[in-house]
Amino acid sequence: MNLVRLAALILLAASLGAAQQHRIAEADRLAREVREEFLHAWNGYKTYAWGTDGLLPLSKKGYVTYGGPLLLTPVDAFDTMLLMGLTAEAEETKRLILSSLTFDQDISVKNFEIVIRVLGGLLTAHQMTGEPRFLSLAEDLGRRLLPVFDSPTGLPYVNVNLRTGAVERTHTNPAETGTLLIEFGTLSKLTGNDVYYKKAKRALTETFRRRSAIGLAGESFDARTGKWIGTDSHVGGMIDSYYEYLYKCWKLFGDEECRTMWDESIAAVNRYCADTVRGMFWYARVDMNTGRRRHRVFGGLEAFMPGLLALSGDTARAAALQRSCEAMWNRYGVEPEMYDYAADSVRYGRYPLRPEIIESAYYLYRITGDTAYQHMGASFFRALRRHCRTEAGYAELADVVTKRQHDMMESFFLAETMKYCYLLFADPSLIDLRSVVFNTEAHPIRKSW
Ligand code: DMJ
Repeated sequence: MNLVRLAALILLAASLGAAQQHRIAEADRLAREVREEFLHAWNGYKTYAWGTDGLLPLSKKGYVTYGGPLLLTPVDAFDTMLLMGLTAEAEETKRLILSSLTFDQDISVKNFEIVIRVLGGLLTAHQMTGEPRFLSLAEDLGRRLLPVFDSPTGLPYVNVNLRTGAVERTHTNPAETGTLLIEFGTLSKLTGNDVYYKKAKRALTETFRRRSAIGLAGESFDARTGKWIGTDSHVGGMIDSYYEYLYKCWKLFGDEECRTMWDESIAAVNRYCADTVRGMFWYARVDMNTGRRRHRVFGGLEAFMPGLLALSGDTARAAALQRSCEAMWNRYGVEPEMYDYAADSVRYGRYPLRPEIIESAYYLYRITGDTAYQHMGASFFRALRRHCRTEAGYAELADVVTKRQHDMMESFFLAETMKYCYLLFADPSLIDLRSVVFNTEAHPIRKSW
C-alpha cells in the first residue's frame, strides 16, 4: 500500500471513530434527558398522588381505578427506576409497595389490566431485586385471579373480586383472553405450581381454536359461550397483544404449540390484512370470515406491530410499517389513536401517552443496529416533551390536532413509554434480548429457569 493511501485510510478511520464517539455521546445525552423527564413525572406522582394508582397531571390529584388502591403507578414504574439506576427512588418505591400493597380488598378488578401491570410488575421486581416478598405478593395475586378461568370454555371472565372471587362480565376479546401466559406462566416457573401456566395456556389455545376458516381472529366474543360478537379482524386494540403473546410465549417458554399458533396466525394476517396505499404499507381491518376489507384505519395501538415483526425476524415488513407509523405521527406532530390512512385524516384524535411506536423503534434499532431508529425515537420523545409535559407530570392529549391536554397520566407512561425511550439510547447491554422477554406492559421477564 502506498503512503498516500495509508494516510487516507488513517484519516477515514479517525473520522469514523469521531462520528461514532459523537453518536454515543448524543445517545448518552438523550438517555439522561429521558431519565430527567421520568423523574419529573415520578416526582409529580410523589407530590400529589402518593399511595394512589396514578396522577391526574392537570388537577394535581391522585386517582384510584377500582375503588381501592393497587399502586398501579409505583408497581408499573419500579423496574424502569431500576433500569435507569434511580436507586433512591427505587428503594422508596419498594418500601411503599411492601408496606402498603394489599390484595385483600372487596373490589372487582379487570383481570387483563391487573395481570399485565401488577402481576407482571411484581414478577420483574422479584427477578431484578431477589426480594422474596415481591414473589409472595405475586403469588397471592395470582391465586385471587384464578376464578376468572372457571368459565364453561376456559376463556376468562373479564372481572374478578379480589376478596370474594366473584366473577363478572363475559363480553371479552382475544387481547384479554390471550395476554396472560407470560405472567401466569412465569408465576408457575418461579413458584413450581403449574396451575397458573395451565389455565392461561388453555385460555390462549381456546382463543386460537376459535379462529375463522381462513385463520383470522375477530375482535370480541363471549367468554361463556365462546361465540364471536365482533367479527372485524385487525392488529389493533382488542386483538393486538394476543398475537404478541403467541410469539413471545414461544420465545420465553420454548412452547412449540405457541410457535405453531403464531406461524399460522401471522401468515393469515399478512395474507388478508396487509394493505398498501400510495406506496405505504399498513394493516387494514377485514372481515374475519371472508377476508374482505372493512376499514382502512390504523393507530397508536397498532404501532406495536413493527416491533413484533422485527422480533420475529420479519425486518422487511417491520421497517416498511415503521415508516408508515412515523408518517402517521408526523402528520400532526403526535400520532392519533385512529387514523384513516386512505383518506389521510384523523378518525379519533386522542393520544393517551402510548408507548407502542417507541417500543417498535427500540426493537428495530436493537435488531438492525440502524441508528435512524434512534433519531426517530428522539423526535417522538421531543414531541412528547413539547406537547404533553405539564407542571406536575405528563398529560394525555385529548386531540392531536389542537394539542389540547387531558387530565390523565396512565401508569404505562412510566412503565413503557419512558422505559422504551430510555432503552433506545442507553447502553444496550442493560437488556439482553436473547434471554429477556418484555411483557406487553414492558416488564422485562428474564428466562431464569
Ligand atoms: C398498555 O397497557 C399495554 O401495552 C397494552 O398491551 C396496550 N395498552 C397499553 C399501552 O398503550
